[in-house]
Amino acid sequence: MPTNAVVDRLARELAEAASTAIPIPQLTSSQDIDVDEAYAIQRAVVEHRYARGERPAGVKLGFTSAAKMTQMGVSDAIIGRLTDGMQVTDGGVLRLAGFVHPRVEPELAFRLHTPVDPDSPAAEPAAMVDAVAPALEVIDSRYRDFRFSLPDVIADNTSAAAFVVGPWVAWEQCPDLGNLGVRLEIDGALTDTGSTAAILGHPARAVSAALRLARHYRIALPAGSIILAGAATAAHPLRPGTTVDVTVAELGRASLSAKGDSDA
Ligand code: OOG
Ligand code: MG
Repeated sequence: MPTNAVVDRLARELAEAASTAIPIPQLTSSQDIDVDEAYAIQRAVVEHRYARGERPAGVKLGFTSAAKMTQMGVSDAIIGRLTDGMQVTDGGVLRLAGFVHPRVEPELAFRLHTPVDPDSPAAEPAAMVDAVAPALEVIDSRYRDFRFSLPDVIADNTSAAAFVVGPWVAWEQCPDLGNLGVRLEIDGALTDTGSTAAILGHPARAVSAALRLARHYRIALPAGSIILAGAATAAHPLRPGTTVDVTVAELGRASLSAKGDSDA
């Protein structure tokens, strides 16, 4: 069981790797860390962002699809924290300074219109969401070779690095989200396709899962919080100088352009 001092040191190492772009060895290569301890490290990692003035923006789920679980060799859904500093405007530029080996994946975003208090009893998830949008998530493991165990990736804030949310569609106007086609294009070339059904069988389940995990790990979700539901396909390398688009059938599209350190 790592002491508080060890939790702080491991969190600092992860936070540093996220700004120097120098990956670190897996924490579990030298420590015994269980899932609860990993969430304590995650909380401390995100405190580094808050200390720089970033604000909580919501949460993200990981490993909600068979494709991702297989790609990463894990078997459990996980939750991470999003901040406003990670959000890129739709169609905007993401600077890759500080990123180690970023990957991009198509997702759905939900927006909560009711705050979720970790102490209050669970409400009906559908009643808590007021809008849905196509989204892209950029993940970037702070571990060498993008390899980790489950506690490692939880401690690393589930590889959260950046995200884009496309135009919100009001919940009442939403199509059934159960099986919508998802297209990921990089520089206009179709790179991957999938279905929203890949997200826990139906992405609405991601809302329940996020609320359950947020309660369990005591993550407060104020009204307006974003929930990224998890990837609909595997993640793809995000190279500087490229533009990525996601299209979710009947819902819309979202995009970002990645720039390297030296790109204008
Ligand atoms: C962890 C993050 C996974 C998703 O949508 O499944 C994730 C990782 O693969 O590095 O964001
Ligand atoms: Mg993701």
